Amino acid sequence: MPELPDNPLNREPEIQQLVQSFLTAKDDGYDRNHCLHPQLNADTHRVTLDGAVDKPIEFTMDNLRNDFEQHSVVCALQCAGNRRHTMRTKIKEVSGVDWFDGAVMNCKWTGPRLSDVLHRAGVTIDDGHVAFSCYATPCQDDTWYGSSISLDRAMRKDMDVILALEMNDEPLTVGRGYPVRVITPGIAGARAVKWLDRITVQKEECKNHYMVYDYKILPEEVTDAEKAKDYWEVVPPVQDMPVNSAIGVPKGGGTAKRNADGTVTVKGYALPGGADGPVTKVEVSGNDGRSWQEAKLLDCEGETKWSWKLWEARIPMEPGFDKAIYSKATDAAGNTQPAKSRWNFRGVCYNGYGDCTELTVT
Ligand SMILES: Nc1nc2c(c(=O)[nH]1)N[C@H]1C(S)=C(S)[C@@H](COP(=O)(O)O)O[C@H]1N2
Ligand SMILES: [Mo]
Repeated sequence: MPELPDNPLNREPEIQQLVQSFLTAKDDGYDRNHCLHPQLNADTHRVTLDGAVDKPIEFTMDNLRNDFEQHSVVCALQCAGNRRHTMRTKIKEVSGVDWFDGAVMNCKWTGPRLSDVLHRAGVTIDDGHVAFSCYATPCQDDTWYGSSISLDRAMRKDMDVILALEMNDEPLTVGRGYPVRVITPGIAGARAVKWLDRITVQKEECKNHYMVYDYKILPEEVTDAEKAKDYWEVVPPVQDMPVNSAIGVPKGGGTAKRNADGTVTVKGYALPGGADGPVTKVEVSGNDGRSWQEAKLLDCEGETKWSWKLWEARIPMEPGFDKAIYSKATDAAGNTQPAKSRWNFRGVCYNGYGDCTELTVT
């Protein structure tokens, strides 16, 4: 086992702040790292494409920028552990970083399509996986970082998987994966490998620690790390993220002053399930789910089926203490949030109603 990197950077923004803008600025998004940031030189960095291909190819960053059409996609990027705090406090304790609702960002990413890059090398299998690796620096639980997605997803142009060289029209920052990272719209952030140095077309899923022994929805009977040992190698890795929403304003535990008409203004974000976007409806309740009111989905320039929806509602509420507001999103395929989602030991993919609780209304 490699030496444990001290304190990889893990942080999330205040959600009140996060829901103020459709595109998340480069320093405003969450950071999730299992390693320290490697400082790579774009002039010498290479991405090797190998495995089940006619001819392995080594790409320079110039190749990726100049030899392929550059494609942009606006999409949400979300840690599978986003909203873990709600699962652990509203259902039962779990194991993992205590993310609130801010481990998600919505950005514009630009670079070549993965499908174009794969076509260049000539894929020789019909069925399998595309693995992404970063060998630049050791992780806390493995000597490298890696993930994979299905070959089918990788080859489909409409799935918009890209090798991002830019975020929001600027080169990636070191923290976001400079000089190149994978962006897999609709899929858990854990698969969006930063500081990418190898792409391999292969029959099997990636065997990296973070693909096999982490980021999985273990069955409910797995209540500790010891029991998990029997399940890691059989439960599938998280890929598509579930439909979700969160409330950014008002702040849970805080005070909301009513508007002149006796309503409280509520704002948040909503995320579609996997490739089932866009979000088509968000409903909000100020009376524990007895009745729901449709929120206004804000029109935002550059929206796609992969991006989040920002929404706003004004719901009637009586003054008082310990009030709750809930939100419920539905996407184009009709996926909708449950009141609570199933507990799992690692606390991933929580998508119960978005909530703002312990609220004082004046
Ligand atoms: N090389 C590498 N890539 C990585 C990670 C990592 O630790 N190392 N973390 C992953 C996880 S779990 C997530 S949620 C996203 C976070 O991306 P961000 O730090 O840009 O928010 O990157 C993914 N890519
Ligand atoms: Mo993550």
